[in-house]
Amino acid sequence: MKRFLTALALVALGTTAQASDMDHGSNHGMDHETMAEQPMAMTTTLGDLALEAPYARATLPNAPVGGGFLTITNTGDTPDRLTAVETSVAGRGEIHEMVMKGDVMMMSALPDGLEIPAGETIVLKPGGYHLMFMDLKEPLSEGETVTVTLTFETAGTVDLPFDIRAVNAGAGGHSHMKMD
Ligand SMILES: [Cu+2]
Repeated sequence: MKRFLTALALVALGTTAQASDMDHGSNHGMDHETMAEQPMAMTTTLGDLALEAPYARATLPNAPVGGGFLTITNTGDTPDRLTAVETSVAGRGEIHEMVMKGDVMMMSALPDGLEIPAGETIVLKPGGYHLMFMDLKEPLSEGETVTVTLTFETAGTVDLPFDIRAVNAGAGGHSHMKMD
């Protein structure tokens, strides 16, 4: 955690949304400051990375896993890499891609993480790259927020509030393209 101070500052700036009261324990030890200049869709800057519109899909009761999505833009001159995902509501986090196996779309963990090439935008979305929250300890409820810790090789670590949307969020035509 090389950029721990940076990460801490961003935690304070980024955590404007409250998680639910149920069973979240101690994940809100810090002061929350509202960023006046935040646009409607939340964008967090971490080093050379812009992290936009993080959300998770609500899960049905007893669902073992949940999915998380966001858009990551690397404005720098060097590649970075998303290497770890953690959240208090899941036993562990993974970074997944979708791959075709014969006729079947399967998801597969990326053991080396997800590269964010210099100057490029990577969109994590349903049907593509996504964050996977394994061994969920509680359902993800629509309208609530879950805090997810993302670690990048170069940019460091940040806690991001993920809005929990409908179970099928992002499946239809309502995806905002953030490319270019
Ligand atoms: Cu997955």
